[in-house]
Amino acid sequence: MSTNTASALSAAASLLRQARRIVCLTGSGVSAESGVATFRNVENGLWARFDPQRLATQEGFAANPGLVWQWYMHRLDAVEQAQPNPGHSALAELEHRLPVFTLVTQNVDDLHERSGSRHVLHLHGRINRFHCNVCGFDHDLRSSERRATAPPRCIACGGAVRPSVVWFGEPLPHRLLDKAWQASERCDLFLVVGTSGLVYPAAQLPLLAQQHGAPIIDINPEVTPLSEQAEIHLAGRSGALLPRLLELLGKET
Ligand code: BJW
Ligand code: ZN
Repeated sequence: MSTNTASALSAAASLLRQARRIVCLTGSGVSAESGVATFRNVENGLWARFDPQRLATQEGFAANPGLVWQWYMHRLDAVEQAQPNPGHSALAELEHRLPVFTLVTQNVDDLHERSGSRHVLHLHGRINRFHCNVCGFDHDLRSSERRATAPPRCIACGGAVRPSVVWFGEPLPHRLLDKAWQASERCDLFLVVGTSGLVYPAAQLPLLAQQHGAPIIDINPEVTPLSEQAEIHLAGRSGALLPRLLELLGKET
């Protein structure tokens, strides 16, 4: 594992230049510089302030649907007010410049799309989509329904409507996970950005790529289990390091 020296950045640019099929896995750290909270930061992460068992599980929703609903709508408001940062823009630019670039995100926000990424695999769903927790019917909501203190009722079956995110213990969207899995098996470089690498099966993807021979580049100010596995760990903020990487890529091709 090498860290954030000029030579590590240049080695990362060189790996990117040689690669033909790249997969990038992002986590909440990539949106941190847009003001969106991460989950596990010990001071201001969501799980430092809120109990995931009460807010991000079926059991929590059954016990207190109103609390869960209001918590997610509050977070949705924050996401809608946030703007993409230079890290998102650099990833969108990489998708345009590199031959095959698969962007897999654990993030439920839409900041990748808003900065121009076209194909984003949202493994943990999207906070601005809604479906019935009972029959699965998709719902578009009016703003009055979003502001209500309890979840809206399904027009098909009367069940509770919920945000289309993936809670603990729930399966990831099967088709998207399959795509991400296959791309990871076939890629020749795996870029990890802004994730603690603690949540599975997402955290398995870089390891799968590595088992198939692809090096891992990790961008994170902290050392994570994935940084320890990575060929290159660039220790710093993605909003600063990704644009530098992009610049080096342009210069040396
Ligand atoms: C910066 C930065 C900057 C800061 N620049 N970086 C195998 C082993 C053990 C457990 C399991 C296992 N397989 C499954 C499990 C159980 C569980 C799991 O993984 N638990 C572990 C936590 C122990 N997984 C599941 O339950 C999953 N489902 C499943 O496996 O289903 C199986 C099944 C099959 C068939 C039928 C039924 C079931 C589902 C997981 C769903 C995760 N959901 C959440 C919430 C989404 C909704 C919401 O938003 O509320 O997803 S939890 C939360 O964690 C969220 C995130 O996407 C996910 C990952 O977090 P992330 O993004 O990495 O954030 P942080 O905060 O952890 O890290 C941020 C990082 O950024 C840090 O490292 C910072 O340093 C860094 N950073 N600033 C760059 N500027
Ligand atoms: Zn329904």
